Amino acid sequence: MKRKAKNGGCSTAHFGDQTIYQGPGGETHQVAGEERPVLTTQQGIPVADDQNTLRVGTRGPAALEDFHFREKIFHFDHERIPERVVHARGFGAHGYFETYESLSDITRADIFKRSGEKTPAFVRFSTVAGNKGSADLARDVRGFAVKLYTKEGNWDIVGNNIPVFFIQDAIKFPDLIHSAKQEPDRGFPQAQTAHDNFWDFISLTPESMHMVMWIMSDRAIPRSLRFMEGFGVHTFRLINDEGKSTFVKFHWKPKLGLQSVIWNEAVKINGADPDYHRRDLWNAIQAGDFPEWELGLQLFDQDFADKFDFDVLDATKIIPEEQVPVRRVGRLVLDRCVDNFFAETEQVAFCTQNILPGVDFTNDPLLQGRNFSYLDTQVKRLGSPNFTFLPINAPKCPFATFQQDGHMAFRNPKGRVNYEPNSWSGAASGPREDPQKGFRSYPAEVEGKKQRIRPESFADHYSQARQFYLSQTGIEQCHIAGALIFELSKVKELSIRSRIVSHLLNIDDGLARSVARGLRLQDLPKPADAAKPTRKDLRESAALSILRNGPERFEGRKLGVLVTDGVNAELVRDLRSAFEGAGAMVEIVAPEVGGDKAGDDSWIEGDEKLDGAPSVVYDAVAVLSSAKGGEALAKNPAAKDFVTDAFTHCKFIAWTAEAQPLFQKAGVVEDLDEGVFALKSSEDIGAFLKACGKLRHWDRGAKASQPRPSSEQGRRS
Ligand code: HDE
Repeated sequence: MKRKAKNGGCSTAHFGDQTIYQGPGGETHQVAGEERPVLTTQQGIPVADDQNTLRVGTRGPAALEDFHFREKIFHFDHERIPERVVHARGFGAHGYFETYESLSDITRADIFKRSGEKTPAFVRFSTVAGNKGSADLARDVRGFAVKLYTKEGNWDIVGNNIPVFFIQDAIKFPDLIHSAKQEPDRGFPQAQTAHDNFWDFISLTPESMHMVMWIMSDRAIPRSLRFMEGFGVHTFRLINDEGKSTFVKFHWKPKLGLQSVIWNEAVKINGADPDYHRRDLWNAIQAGDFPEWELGLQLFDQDFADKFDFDVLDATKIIPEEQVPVRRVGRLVLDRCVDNFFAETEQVAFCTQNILPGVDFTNDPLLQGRNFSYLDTQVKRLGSPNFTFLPINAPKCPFATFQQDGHMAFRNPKGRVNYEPNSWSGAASGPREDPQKGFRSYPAEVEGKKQRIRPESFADHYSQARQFYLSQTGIEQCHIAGALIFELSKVKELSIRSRIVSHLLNIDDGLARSVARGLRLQDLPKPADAAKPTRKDLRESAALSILRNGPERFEGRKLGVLVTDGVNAELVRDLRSAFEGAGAMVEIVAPEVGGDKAGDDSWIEGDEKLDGAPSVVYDAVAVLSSAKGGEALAKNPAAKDFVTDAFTHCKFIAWTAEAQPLFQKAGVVEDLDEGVFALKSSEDIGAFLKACGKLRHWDRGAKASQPRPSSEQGRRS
């Protein structure tokens, strides 16, 4: 019931648990008081009415003098800043890096001096090609950018989840990215490389073939940001106190192991939850399951570099871990979500040139170009050279420069001195150089003609592509062939399809033939002319395969449990506690989101409603129903998809006999295999949990709809 109140002719009204004031036009007013502060303008002037513009009469025109309205709309109009040209879609989190042991013999960098030392960190993960609003599970490289706020300043390791890159010289980057992003006339397709322009560029850029193998592999559709490796990609240097240089490649190894999804799953996840990766990271951190990676170093000297099969300055090549082992020197833990997405994730500005005394660049032509690009792009995005003062970008150690003014100069030096040398005394005279602690470039000797030339040592385009492909299991090889067929099926120009196959012929004959078959190419093209013939003597590297390095445990993964009214409450409880006890997450999926009334009349809260939580968003699923519930599920299309998809995607599935009608309807009853577990009682849960540690029941894959590789590949599983 409404009654008159003192608030400017408003009356009070009740909306559920909320008491509000209603204005004469029925609009909602909430007023300051108790814990609610007074709303003000940006100038601090208290606002009396935030619901109505100032107007002449009750139905007349708006008054220009309404400074509150104008300020509010003006600010809103300016809320957006340019999104990143690449890596626009990203998600960040805070954490720390912990040093395992002193590396003083290799580097003078302070961050590696003391074991157990913790350095604050911020990490931003991203996709590359998609615009800011695109879906998380695009087939794409993932950015893995780490900012370490060390005692000697900020160190940015701006890497990817793939250890090589498409191109060898930064001058080709705009062409690569133009070709990958939406085509300029039509503005689509977004966030996918499955279109003519990309494959046209690639087909004429054979140096990209190694990277193409990686992006067509499951690495480009990770299950979670928590289950990805990271790589610094380029060769860097570490420099010790004596000035000795050691070459280094940086690796981030996820504690939970690697895991990817299947392409058919990725497509469906993007529809069901376009925020799948960011939600996963957010939820894990909020639940206290802090994602963790170990920093690994591949260290080598000039002698190794000279003898190595490829040029260590060529970012399209890896150094196999079997040749130079990865030494784990610390761990990165993400333990805090951002307070504000814009202020932190959007405004964070990574720059490859942010390095420390004790770390240095090499002449990798890609890295040299990046060192120009990042600073330039941050000024464009953030609008002022003072972006370095934004809290997310500012060093956490003391810093002092004579740089001044510019847009938004909100941190300014005091006093009259803004230059050096100067003869003023004391602290007021400002900062000076430190020849001992300061950054010094490694005095590498360089000499030569000024010229635009690609070294011959960069000319092998296929050998490591072949090595990567042959290092995969048969299932992974199938996925690569399937991805190529899918992507090229979206390429309308047949000569481009054929050109790609001509390169594949230089990588692996079986792969090329199965892609050609999948595309129904009438004629197999001749192999592309190779700048250097493919080497067939490179040894397979087990480290390159995801499936050969499975975690054998379900920790950090998610079980979806579909339940109905009348379900056995004890079974649900025991299933949950077994999986949660193993470090997994469990979500109850119910036909109605409120939950279900179990057989013993207890109430089981639902986390998700069935048609909003298809099985693609889970790593394994269980269907626990009552007899009546099983009949009802069989009539529910979302329930049928839940089972069919889980089965097709080779997931481990548990079920109770009462769910039989649903499984019948889903058409899987005849094909049930060792990956499907009948839960007669809680005693059967252990075997299901153990199997889930393998993540997928790949044997089922042979029967599912994945394209088959040639006989040569099939042999490899
Ligand atoms: Fe980037 N890249 N990049 N890149 N890159 C950017 O900087 C660039 C390259 C990477 O989460 C931009 O802040 C050039 C390799 C990540 O904020 C831009 C070249 C690797 C991120 C830029 C490369 C990367 C970026 C756009 C060719 C892996 C996101 C927005 C030489 C080692 C960082 C921005 C974040 C972002 C330039 C190639 C990783 C335009 C010129 C190789 C993770 O400056």
